Amino acid sequence: MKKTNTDTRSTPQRLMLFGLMALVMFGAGRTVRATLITNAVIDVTDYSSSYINGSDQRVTRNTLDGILTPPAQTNWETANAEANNPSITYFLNNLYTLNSITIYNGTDGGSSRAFSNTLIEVSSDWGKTWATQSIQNLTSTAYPTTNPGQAVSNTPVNATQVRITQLSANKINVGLAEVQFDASRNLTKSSLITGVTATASSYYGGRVPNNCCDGLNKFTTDAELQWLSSAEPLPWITFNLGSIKTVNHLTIYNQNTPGYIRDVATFVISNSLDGVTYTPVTNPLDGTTTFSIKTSRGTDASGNAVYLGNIQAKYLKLKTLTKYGADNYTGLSEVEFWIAPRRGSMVTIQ
Ligand SMILES: [Ca+2]
Ligand SMILES: [Ca+2]
Repeated sequence: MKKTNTDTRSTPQRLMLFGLMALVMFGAGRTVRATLITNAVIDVTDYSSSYINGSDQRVTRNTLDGILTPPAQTNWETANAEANNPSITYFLNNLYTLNSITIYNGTDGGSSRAFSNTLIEVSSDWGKTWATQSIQNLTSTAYPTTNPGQAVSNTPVNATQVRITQLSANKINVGLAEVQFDASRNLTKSSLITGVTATASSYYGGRVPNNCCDGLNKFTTDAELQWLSSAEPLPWITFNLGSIKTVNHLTIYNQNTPGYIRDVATFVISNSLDGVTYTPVTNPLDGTTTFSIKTSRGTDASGNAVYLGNIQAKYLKLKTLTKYGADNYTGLSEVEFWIAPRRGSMVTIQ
């Protein structure tokens, strides 16, 4: 039988190709540089202890908008009612080695509205335990035209979350302009599950269950783009992930319609492989079967990170136990499902 050789390239061409492949595999591909974690890969949970909720909302996400200078509307700033130890928490969505954390102090008028004595804590276990990374006294400048960043951590540390707390008492309307995280390694890589569908115990008009798992409009305040129960204060919703997945965590964007408080407060979540047998998931952070999320407020609909551990599921059923607000309607804006990280599989190259 005649042997057929379909590779018509000359030997020099093959050597050149081999060299190119070697360069990609062992040259450029090995050049690991620090990468700045940006808004695109940080999923910020609404962990700011408070914020100014006026015509201009000085919300958590403003510290990730890339604007380091005034106006104050591009800052996060705490509300008048909160005077003691306000904090802001970042959920990084993966486990990173952070080389440094840089804070750009608040730009709303100088030291009275900027952070001073500041505690930086990190968690590397999705929020179960926290460790002090550093305590620093930050400086501030009134209405800076350029805002110098202040490195508050230069010791590499593994982190899934970072919490920044102003330690001084009796200090209202304090805030930060921006926070940046520099990471050399992405130790784990979570990925988003798409194509999720949902059914629920009830829904109101066009505010159907699929609205909260279609991957769209997670920050919306339009009621018609969210899921809402119908005359049922404690509804359930079941999500179909399409196939069995190992789920690491959820990001839940609570019901968010100005003028109405209709958010989920606490819930049980059960997993199922077949849609028939459901088992309540144990909360990895406290050992109970109850999970809780924060109410959304105005246009600040930042997501709530809900860490599940690594559970197997094709279906996940969320049953509301308690709700915010007093009426008989409850719902969610959006739920994101994240596949379990693959430890040690990623090196981020910029
Ligand atoms: Ca900003
Ligand atoms: Ca949606």
